[in-house]
Amino acid sequence: MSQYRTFTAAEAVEYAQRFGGLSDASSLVKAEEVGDGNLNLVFKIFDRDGISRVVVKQALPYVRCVGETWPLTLDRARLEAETLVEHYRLCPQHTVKVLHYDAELAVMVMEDLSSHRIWRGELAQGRDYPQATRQLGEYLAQTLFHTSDFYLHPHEKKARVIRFTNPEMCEITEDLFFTDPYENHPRNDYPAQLEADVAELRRDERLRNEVAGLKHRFFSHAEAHLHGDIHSGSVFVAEGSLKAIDAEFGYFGPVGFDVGTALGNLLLNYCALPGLLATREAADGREQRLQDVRTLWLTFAERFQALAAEKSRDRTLAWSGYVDAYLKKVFADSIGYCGSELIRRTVGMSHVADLETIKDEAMRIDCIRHALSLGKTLIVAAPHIDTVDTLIARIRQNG
Ligand code: SR1
Ligand code: MG
Repeated sequence: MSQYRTFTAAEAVEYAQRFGGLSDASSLVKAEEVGDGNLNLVFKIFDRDGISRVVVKQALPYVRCVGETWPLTLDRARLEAETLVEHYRLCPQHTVKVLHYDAELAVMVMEDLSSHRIWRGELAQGRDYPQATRQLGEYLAQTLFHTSDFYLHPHEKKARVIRFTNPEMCEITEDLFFTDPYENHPRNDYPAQLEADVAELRRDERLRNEVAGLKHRFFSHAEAHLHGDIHSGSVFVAEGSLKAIDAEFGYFGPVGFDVGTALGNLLLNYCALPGLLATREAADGREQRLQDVRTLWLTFAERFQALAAEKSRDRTLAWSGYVDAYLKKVFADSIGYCGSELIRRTVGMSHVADLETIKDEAMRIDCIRHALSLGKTLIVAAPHIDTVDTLIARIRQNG
């Protein structure tokens, strides 16, 4: 029989005392539930001096932001913990450290990152972390290369594909990214003023076919062990430091999905800035986001290429010129997935604070409309954009 029960704050403290790995565990006295994501409980555990020392995260058997009417697998806690453990092994400097996890209780204890802040909030306030995009590119290159067929023995790779098969979480992405926004679905949520834009989106055959291709590859291309939800709310930053968290959507999928989700969140911020900051600051922030797009892609591609040259284990994939050709496909995929992130965050169920917190209604609608139109442009243009400079030029052209 399962031991699962939803933790109270007192149980979270007790659990952290036992499994937080602290030498002064009895000094942990208080828990505060701080979860503001869509899915889980998150407790910060404080010591007697009021200092947060570790974090206890527990999956609920349903989608938190919807309630018990949307049940959801508890196995996501195992998938998250094991994805983070694996990514930490490959890139410890940019992954949160898991101190302990228990699949039955669907719980894990993690290092406290109170010295860091969620990147999305910082981007929305115009605070720049000059190293963040380079660090995110490094994280993506290290985790994706070392879990791909370039590096893993084929038997090991296939065993991992099985271990990290994540059907229920993937289904959320399959529906929310690639289906709902293109249909009339009750989960969709967009301002009435965008009705005509959304109708046009749904009539666009070329767009729909590209989206079908993106979904098809998301279903079937088990290229590497993805984070699976690497938006700017899944990333903590501090001066000179960046840490990925929240990997419950981890599975073996197309590399471009992780890269594209990360790019998409830079561009959601790009679209939102005119509604968030004064004119001059917004213009500077947008220019910075475009440079971030360039840095993220170039860091990822250069690091992946260097790792492939140095460490490819498969003799055929190591043949001269192949990694370049592969990265071209990843680039096109990344632009397509980036576009689908823009559309699902504007038309679909799950929105982003960058756009939602714009106070002036007319401005908010303009910024959302811009994100939607940029998403469309990128999905359709993706197969024809072959350099990051062309990508940036297309983004500028779109407004
Ligand atoms: C029902 S879950 C909605 C969204 O929240 C997560 O962070 C993922 O981005 C998912 O698509
Ligand atoms: Mg999340």
